[in-house]
Amino acid sequence: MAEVKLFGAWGSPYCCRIEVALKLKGVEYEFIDEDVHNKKSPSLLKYNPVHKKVPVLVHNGKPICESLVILEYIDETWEEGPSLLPKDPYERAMVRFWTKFLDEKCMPAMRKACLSRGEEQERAKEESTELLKFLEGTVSGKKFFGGDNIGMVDIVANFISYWFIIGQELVGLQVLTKEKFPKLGEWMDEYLNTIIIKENLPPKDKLTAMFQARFEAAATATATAAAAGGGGGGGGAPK
Ligand SMILES: N[C@@H](CCC(=O)N[C@@H](CS)C(=O)NCC(=O)O)C(=O)O
Repeated sequence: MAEVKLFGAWGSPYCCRIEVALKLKGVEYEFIDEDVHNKKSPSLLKYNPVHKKVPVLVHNGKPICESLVILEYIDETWEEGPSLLPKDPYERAMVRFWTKFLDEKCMPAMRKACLSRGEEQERAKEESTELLKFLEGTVSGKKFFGGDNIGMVDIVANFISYWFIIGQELVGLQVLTKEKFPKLGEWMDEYLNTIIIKENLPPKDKLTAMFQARFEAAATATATAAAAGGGGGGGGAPK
């Protein structure tokens, strides 16, 4: 029997992606909850010496790092479950395009929209809005980004449907609303109401408290930078 361990962190959207994929495939695994912001375990540092981040999937003693890489590994290793990526090479390329877009473009902009202040925040809000328009177009006419079933793009877009919504509510933003993005709104409802997804979301109150602490730290960093004459601008947004 395969031994599958997931080094993760309870509130991380990256780790949640892996849990969802393993559950969709029906793979049993052990979850090791890392305190990545205070003390990383020697095992995590051993398995991911390059990035020193979670998630890390350890399959029969062999580590796989980086959530997008792990998702493809899961899809190829446990072929019997529902497919996370399509078989067609062009369709696969499109999945990789959108997941890269989500991680490299959307995630940083949306994070900055929540954590920065002033002009920097205004720019991040505008950028997020422009990026979300692309996603609105892509999901239009479909139940999920993957078609009728949840696929890798849906799983990777998880942070938009839950983490960002909680974040923007806390900060008082109106970037992603059902009025501005009706198709994304429908997708979020479908996605979040799917049993496996719903059961794997971190508790809202716990996540809200974690975000609150981060936002306060970001605000303090901005105020300190401004007082020191550094201009602030919210650039000190912590991870
Ligand atoms: N590109 C990575 C990002 C993972 C990531 O940022 N993980 C965070 C937790 S949400 C982490 O481990 N942070 C610890 C650190 O930055 O030192 C992935 O897709 O797996």
